[in-house]
Amino acid sequence: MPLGFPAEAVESGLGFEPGAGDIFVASYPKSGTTWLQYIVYLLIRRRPIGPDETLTECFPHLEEVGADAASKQPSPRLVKTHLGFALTPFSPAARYLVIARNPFDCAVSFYHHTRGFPRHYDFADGSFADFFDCFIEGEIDFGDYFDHLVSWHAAASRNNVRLLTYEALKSDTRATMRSVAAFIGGDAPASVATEAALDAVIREASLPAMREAQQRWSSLRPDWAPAFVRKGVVGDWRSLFSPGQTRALLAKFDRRLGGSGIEALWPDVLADARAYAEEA
Ligand code: PPS
Repeated sequence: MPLGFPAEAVESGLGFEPGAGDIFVASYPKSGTTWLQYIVYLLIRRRPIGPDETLTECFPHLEEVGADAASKQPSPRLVKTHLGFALTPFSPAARYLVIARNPFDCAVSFYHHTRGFPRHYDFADGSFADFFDCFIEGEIDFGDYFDHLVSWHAAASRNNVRLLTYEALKSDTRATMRSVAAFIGGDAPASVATEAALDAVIREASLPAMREAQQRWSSLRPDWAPAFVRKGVVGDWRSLFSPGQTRALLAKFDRRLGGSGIEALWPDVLADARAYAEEA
């Protein structure tokens, strides 16, 4: 857990009792959680978050704020978690949207995040090489990327769990948003019933719009750190990965996920990574 998360909040969060109507956004860190949360928020609450509000007030992070804060929301209650499936409070009556991101971009985004939150991590001067060693060993917040993904991928065979990818949300935002709205149900499909309504949600949750007033998404970061909504692209991993690191992560990917069907989530990224790994 990040150092800034109170132990009592983590403990009480684990005991949260989900119920009918509750909507969870679950993810491994740096997978596009905030983007998907804001989309869900717009579909359900039908108003943007103002510059003086924060997403965490309107869509609490369970293990950061604890069960009480999550319980007190208006219905439907919106809950963020980075817990794996086994630890996430589960009810067949709640809905769980899971967003997964390819491990290469996830690692790079997590590296920038870890450097830029000195309140949570003692890593302001850390190198990518050091972070990569921790990432591949699973010795970072919320543990091993692959354990997390495997747990939610298996859970997604349930009717009330839907797994989508950051890459699909980027490449086909319209269709992915429509399927998110249909999965959530309630008032959400009506929020995107016309092309104009869908356009308005896409615009409000777009990269340029979310780059504005970033205090809505996270606590303050030092001036030298990259902003919370940083590059927001697929393929930034190439800026930091060496061919050797690429080979090591591909080997772990194949060892942990080979034959699971998960590789079909990211054919382009994996093909690119395999080509890059062979360059040296
Ligand atoms: S956290 O701290 O775990 O909740 O972070 P999370 O929100 O999961 O992931 C942050 C990354 O998502 C990118 N992001 C976006 N991408 C595209 N469009 C929009 N609107 C958007 N909003 C956030 C953000 O830039 C982080 O990725 P990187 O690669 O670091 O840019």
